[in-house]
Amino acid sequence: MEKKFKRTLVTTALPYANGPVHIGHLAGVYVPADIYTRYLRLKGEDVIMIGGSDEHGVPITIKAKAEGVTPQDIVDRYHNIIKKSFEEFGISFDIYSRTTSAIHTKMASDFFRKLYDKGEFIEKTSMQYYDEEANQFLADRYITGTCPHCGNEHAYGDQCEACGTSLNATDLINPKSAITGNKPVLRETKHWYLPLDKWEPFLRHWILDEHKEWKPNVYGQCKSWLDMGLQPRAVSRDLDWGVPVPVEGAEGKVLYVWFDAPIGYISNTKELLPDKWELYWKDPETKMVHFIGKDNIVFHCIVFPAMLKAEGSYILPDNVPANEFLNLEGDKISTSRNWAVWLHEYLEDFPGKQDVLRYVLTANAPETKDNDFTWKDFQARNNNELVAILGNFVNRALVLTHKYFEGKVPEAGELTDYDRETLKEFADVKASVENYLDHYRFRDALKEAMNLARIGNKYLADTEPWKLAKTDMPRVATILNLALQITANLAIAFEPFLPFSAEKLRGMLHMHHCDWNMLGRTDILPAGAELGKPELLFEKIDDSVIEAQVNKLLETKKANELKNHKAAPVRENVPFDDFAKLDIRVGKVLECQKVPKADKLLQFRIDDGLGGRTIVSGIAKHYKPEELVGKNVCFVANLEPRKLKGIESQGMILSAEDADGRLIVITPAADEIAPGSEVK
Ligand code: B3M
Ligand code: ZN
Repeated sequence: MEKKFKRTLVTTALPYANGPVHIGHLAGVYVPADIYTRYLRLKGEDVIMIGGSDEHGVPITIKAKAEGVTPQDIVDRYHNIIKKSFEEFGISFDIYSRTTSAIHTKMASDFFRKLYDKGEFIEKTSMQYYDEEANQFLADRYITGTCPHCGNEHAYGDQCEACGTSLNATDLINPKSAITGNKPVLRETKHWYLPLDKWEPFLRHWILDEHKEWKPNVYGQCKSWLDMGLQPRAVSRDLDWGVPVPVEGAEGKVLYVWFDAPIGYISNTKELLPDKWELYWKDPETKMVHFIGKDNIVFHCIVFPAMLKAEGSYILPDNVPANEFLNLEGDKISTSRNWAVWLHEYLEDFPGKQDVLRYVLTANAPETKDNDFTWKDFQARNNNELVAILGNFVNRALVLTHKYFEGKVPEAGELTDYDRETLKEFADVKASVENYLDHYRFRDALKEAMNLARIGNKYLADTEPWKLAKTDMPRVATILNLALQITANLAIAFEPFLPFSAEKLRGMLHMHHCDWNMLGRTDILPAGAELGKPELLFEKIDDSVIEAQVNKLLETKKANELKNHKAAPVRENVPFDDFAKLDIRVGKVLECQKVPKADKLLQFRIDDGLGGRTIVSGIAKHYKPEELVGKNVCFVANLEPRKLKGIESQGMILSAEDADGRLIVITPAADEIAPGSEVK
């Protein structure tokens, strides 16, 4: 017997605010969570859906450093982009907030403090790398060095991306600080650990015995973690970005991002419902469901439950329907390789077609295994399913009604055996869609909903009302009444999956009320009711449109290959005389500043030994202005002057570009060299 709950709390993984969101995010977490929530809302249940940006963690500080801005700048930028994308795709959060909010900082801090006061942490000191020039401990990602396994010289302190081995920072040969390039030293540091081993017996029983119904991929991953044995896990870090550890003597330490992020679910609920949030978090009659991707399973099934259990007053999740990964055209989606379909770009290329993507990502959701998104499949599902089945049926029912009954719902007469058979088929749809949705099987649920449209299409094709119109209008009335009732059912059944199209359809049917419990009924549209003008719900997508998307990806692939094989091909030879035309000189940077409203440009004042000159150079992403003042640089002195952002640039500063597109200014090897010296 499944447990009955009074209310549901749906949480969705908090995406890191260090980049925009792509189709993998939608398919893995947000579309299924949104379908589930909309379905429960439509049933009139008490449900809230919580989301927000995860704004702490090392990757955000690294990105900030690389761009020469603050971590807050980074998260402000991406939080807004992400939030907008979700809104545009109809992801119907009750709240989408962020972990830099004041409510969250306090909630996370209090949570830590309560566990600390209860003696739920153990304190341990360990040796960690420290950068003496930057005066800070180095997170694993801030240390690079040579991988002891494969010799890759650019391995990180937590992983070598060349051979995939996960590493400890102390394993690296020739470790280097990513901040100053110096060799870091080992220093003692104290941290707080959550003793997961203490909770292991509880977790074993709770998951392995009591939650056998969890998806096999989730259950299996939990089992293998538990079988390996759990270790205490550090919940603090030496970092200056995050929620400060609320303990005396913990200056310079913050909560580990994976400690504070899941508490974000609680904070965001409190922000939404300041007086009622505890009902959703502490009443055993609340069903909590975490929607996440598979890389987050351990945190949501083991670490966070251990935290909640240690705190003592919270409920635990009833289910964690984690998805596997969505690949793109056969390759793993990757932000750093720009191998993704970004949501904001999709909307530029396919305005108004949010539902098409929602449909394809659900029909092809990575529920039980990794799946592949291809543009060909996207086109096929749009053209052969949305247009040919759903859109076509709805359109026919409406157009025929306008043609024969002036757009009013005709009255049904006596039903034939065939009508009854059709009704029987479609009566089962409600129960089976529900059953699938209740068990987080969204692909199957969508297939069933689509079946409803298939039934409708077949009914019209078999009964051929357009042929009967000359001889038997009462029969045509019955057929179209039934077809329209199926259409109204579609407007309800598709609301969780394709909310924009369902709304448009309800508009055409003048359906003001939409309630899941009406599903399966054949009297939704009263006879005589006036219908709106039929509009197309979906349109065909041409080959050329798909080719353009495929080409865009091919371009990315080419660019990545070039990067991997590093150096750009050598250009055609030039005669010596051509080379000699260039006048390259040494100059000393006197002043350097950002060019307003140009995020790539720096403006230099150079001592060129000839009275000084101004040069504008596109290296603002790679250097802070103050880093360059006093440096000797090489510049082309006889380049025709050109205006950049209204500033006349009198020459060009030379830099080298590495495989990652990083620009490094060329400086003479000796410091003592007179400005104006010729480079030959
Ligand atoms: N930000 C990881 C991720 O985006 C992390 C999820 C937090 S959920 C509390 O995959
Ligand atoms: Zn390696």
